[in-house]
Amino acid sequence: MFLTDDELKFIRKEGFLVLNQFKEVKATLEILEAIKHVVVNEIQAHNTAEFYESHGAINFTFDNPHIMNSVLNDFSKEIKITAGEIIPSVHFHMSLIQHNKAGLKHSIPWHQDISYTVGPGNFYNFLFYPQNSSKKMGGLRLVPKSHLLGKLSLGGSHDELIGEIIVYPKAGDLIIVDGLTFHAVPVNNAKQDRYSFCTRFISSKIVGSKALDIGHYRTGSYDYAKKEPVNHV
Ligand SMILES: O=C(O)CCC(=O)C(=O)O
Repeated sequence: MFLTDDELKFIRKEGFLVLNQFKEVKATLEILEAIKHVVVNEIQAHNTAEFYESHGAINFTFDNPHIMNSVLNDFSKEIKITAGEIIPSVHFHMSLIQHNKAGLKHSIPWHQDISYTVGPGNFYNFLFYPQNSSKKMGGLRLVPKSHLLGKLSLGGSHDELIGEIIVYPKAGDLIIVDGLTFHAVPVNNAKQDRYSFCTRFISSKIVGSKALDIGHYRTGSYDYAKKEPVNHV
């Protein structure tokens, strides 16, 4: 997949980019099956109960599922080609499955994936959607250009933010989000589980940086490595 100059300009300016039909139906179904396989066989929630409680984040997260699944591994490698067009000195960081299970009111609060101190353009989320989303299941909320605004303000985890939009991805779509762009997922009220598969790439400038361990929420910042809140960033 080669991005056009307009797409590259758009992602730098807006902090996100939607690529419809990044994958064909057959490959998308294969990825969906791979995700379900990992989720069923490998229960591996990555945060503590305190994390979920303090940030209103209730969903299941699976770290680095590509390690245990060749379909997801191949897909992450393939995405690196697209990532390399956005980040000149691209490095793989990690992969993630977000599982918003039906019937449990799962959602993801407003957040930034890394510390705002790294600045925009150094960390990108490549969010792949293996199903059609809907209002009931929950789309992806994001605030265009917020990757340029510094740290997410404190407030309600799911409050409406000025300038926010909501995107409803279809099966096979890829949404690329700068890690500093404010984003969130509403409650899954559908009868169907909601999945996303995310591959994260970073610039050489932040490889090994402590900033990668920090996430900003509207209820405060969190150190994923230490699994505790941080008050000084
Ligand atoms: O599942 C989604 O649509 C978004 C996932 C997300 O916010 C993240 O991985 O940082």
